Amino acid sequence: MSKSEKLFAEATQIIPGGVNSPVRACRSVGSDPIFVDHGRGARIFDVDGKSYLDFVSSWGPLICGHATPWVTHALEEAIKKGTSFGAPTEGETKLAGLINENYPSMEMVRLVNSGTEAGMSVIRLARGFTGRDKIVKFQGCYHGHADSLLVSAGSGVATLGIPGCPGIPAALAELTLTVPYNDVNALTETFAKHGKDIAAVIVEPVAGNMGVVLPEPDFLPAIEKLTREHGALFICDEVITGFRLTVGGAQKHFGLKPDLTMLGKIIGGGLPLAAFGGRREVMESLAPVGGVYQAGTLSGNPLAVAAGIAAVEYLMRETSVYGRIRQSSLRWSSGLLEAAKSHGFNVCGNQIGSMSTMFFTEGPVRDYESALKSDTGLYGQFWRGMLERGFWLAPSQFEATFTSAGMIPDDIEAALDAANETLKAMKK
Ligand code: HOZ
Repeated sequence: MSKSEKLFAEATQIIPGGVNSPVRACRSVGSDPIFVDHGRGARIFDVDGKSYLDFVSSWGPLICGHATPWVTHALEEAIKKGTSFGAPTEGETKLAGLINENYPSMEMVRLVNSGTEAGMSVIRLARGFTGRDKIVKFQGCYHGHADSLLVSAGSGVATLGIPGCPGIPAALAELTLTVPYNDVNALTETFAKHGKDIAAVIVEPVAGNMGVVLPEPDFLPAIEKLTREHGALFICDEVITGFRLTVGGAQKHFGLKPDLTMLGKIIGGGLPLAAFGGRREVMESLAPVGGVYQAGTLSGNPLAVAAGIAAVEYLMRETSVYGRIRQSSLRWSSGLLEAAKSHGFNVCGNQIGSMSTMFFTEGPVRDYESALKSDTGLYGQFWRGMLERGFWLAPSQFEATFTSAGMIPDDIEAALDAANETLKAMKK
């Protein structure tokens, strides 16, 4: 029995499914999890001493790889002063300022601990500000596990095929209207029918939780236009794309001006930190200025803030990172598609910046329905073959593959060699 197997057996006795977040259990890819001992640069090392090239990057935060000296140093300095005060610290205003500098639409910013918290907060804020109850989300998008946002959700909900989540009151779920991603007509019809009741439309500007799905050219501008016309708020969930697609995220890349934005992952440098922010008049509806209540003992935690500042300042300084991770992603994604096709698989792929997904379906994949056509059994075989060969991919077809600045071109070539071997050995 390996040490990972032993630790997993122990964990399942005390932690549901042995994990603190469902997809980590690796069930959908027909495996048990590896237990990680440490990470360094582009690699993670399991408790049995095996190393893996890491295409998960802790689900997105580690755009520069593991244990980067600038984040580690910032943490060492911060921890000497204490770990939490529950009172304001200077770093919080600094990080909010850095966010505003790169995301001018975020005129005011509030720090929270996770993307889920950012999601539940923006929904309450949008409802409080507009006095309306309905929200629109796109099928297959995932904005954290808050009640209103788990309807037709991607990520683990898609991975585990959970149709509706017990525990979410039907009366609340009914207030979430869902529309297929990239479907401007359906969105227009939804506004025609419910326009005066819609508080907000929330979207991942590049979907990363049903696998990577790209917005078609008219999609995001249509959201912006329809929300403006109907007095609803446009919420951009940049938890994945923020500081990843460009330093200014998807809103800079696509030229968007959302009313509210959610950030997470990268802005915490690998520590639990997220943020939401937007138009001043909307944000000033929050307590203690306004009446919309939102709070948190650990919000703006000094360690997370120190790591976040170090991570963000590095990316603002070393902008060549973005070209490097895009190149790696392009090479990985195009090489992988070519290899899969040469071995007779029906595949298609989506790629942008450092994010990509290969789907085991002919495609194109442009929404949740087409993503769900992917053969997840084949993905599981592929994943297991890559794990065996020392490559850590997301243990789900419905997540993104991330390249990190820790990777060098030889790493990508080695990953493609392993992919070739794996695909060759797979049973169709
Ligand atoms: N927030 C991640 C989805 N992109 C999932 C993290 C997890 O399930 O552990």
